Amino acid sequence: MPIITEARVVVTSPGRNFVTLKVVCDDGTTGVGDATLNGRELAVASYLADHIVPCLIGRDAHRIEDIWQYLYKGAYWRRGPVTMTAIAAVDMALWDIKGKVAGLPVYQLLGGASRDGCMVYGHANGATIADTVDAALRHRAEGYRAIRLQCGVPGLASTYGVARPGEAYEPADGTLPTESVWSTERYLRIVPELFAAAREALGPDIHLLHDVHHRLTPIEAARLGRDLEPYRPFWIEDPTPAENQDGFRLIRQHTTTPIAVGEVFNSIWDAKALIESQSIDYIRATVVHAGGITHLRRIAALADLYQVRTGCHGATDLSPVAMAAALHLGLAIPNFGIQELMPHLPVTQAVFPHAYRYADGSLHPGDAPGLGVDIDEALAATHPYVRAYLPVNRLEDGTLWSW
Ligand code: KDG
Ligand code: MG
Repeated sequence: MPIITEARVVVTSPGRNFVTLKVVCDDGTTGVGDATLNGRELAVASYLADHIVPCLIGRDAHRIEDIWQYLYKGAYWRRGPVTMTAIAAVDMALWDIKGKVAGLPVYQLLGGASRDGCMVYGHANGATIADTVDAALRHRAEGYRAIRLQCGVPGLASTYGVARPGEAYEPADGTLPTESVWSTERYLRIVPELFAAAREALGPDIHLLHDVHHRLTPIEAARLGRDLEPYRPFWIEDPTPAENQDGFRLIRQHTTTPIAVGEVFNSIWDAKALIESQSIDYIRATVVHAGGITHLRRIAALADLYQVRTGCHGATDLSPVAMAAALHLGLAIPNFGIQELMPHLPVTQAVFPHAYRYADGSLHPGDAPGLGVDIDEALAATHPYVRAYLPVNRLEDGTLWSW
């Protein structure tokens, strides 16, 4: 059995910040886990280095479930994004080690492939409807079968999900939080027009998605869902903040547009009521923020009982380590739905060499033993941490709103 002798926390910023845990065993086997919590990175780095790493030394790396329970129950303070991201990093690293020792890719340890690959959705965005539709056509030409559409809102200087001209979209854009202005009324007018134009240009076979990013009230979200029905969206995501879970029942009463939620969830307890009440169609919790492969597998198993499928978060703040772990799980589980793909910058990919590959609208985790991803620590050291925050959002009268 591989005994853990060392665990290092690597903080690096190749294009954006990432926190990575590298676990080392007495037989030389190593495993990596993503511990990146966008805008609050150093809290997780400290949680790991100061509180978790000392508890790992000397443990049998094969006892993944026991170590998970030890870190979860043993902390006394349960759940929360910092705790669950830290536990997730350990969990991913241990699955990586188990796969390497077994000589098998992690998806084989999870039951083997249930499909040929994981369908992904790409991001098409632009300042105008025409620009966004052009971006969607480019994605289709690259083989994407599912495309998320976000466009600028006339009268608002900037909009969630829309890149500045000539730049890749990256939400953590300031050394202090930048501020954007929001108008629900303007937004609700433009999105159905965007979907009408996109469906017209792309035809019936492409899946079209949209992220509301927590900005509507339940009844406003119900209106949007109903307005989009003629264009058959694959989903609308985070239509309303999920603290008020009964709000999703209200949306459900009014529209058949599928609902995705959960990128900010960190526990099965955040998702349980929404899944059991059949208020949602896709669960977006991720390996990195929801306790690793061990815990996300549990969430997916609960969701499967209610025909809820996975749609894991995959923005650029989830490192290639998290992407690899998500793909191994996604390939294996029966109720995989779709995987978000926001490609990392080349400088990020160089720091995290990985075996997963894109082809024909899908990602496959590859067949390297373990997760098939690593961190080049020497290269990582050349990209020091840069403080970066997510933006905040205000209504036109200055009221602070959900971003
Ligand atoms: O860190 C926050 C981002 O990951 C988030 O804003 C991206 O909503 C997002 C998405 O769906 O990718
Ligand atoms: Mg989102």
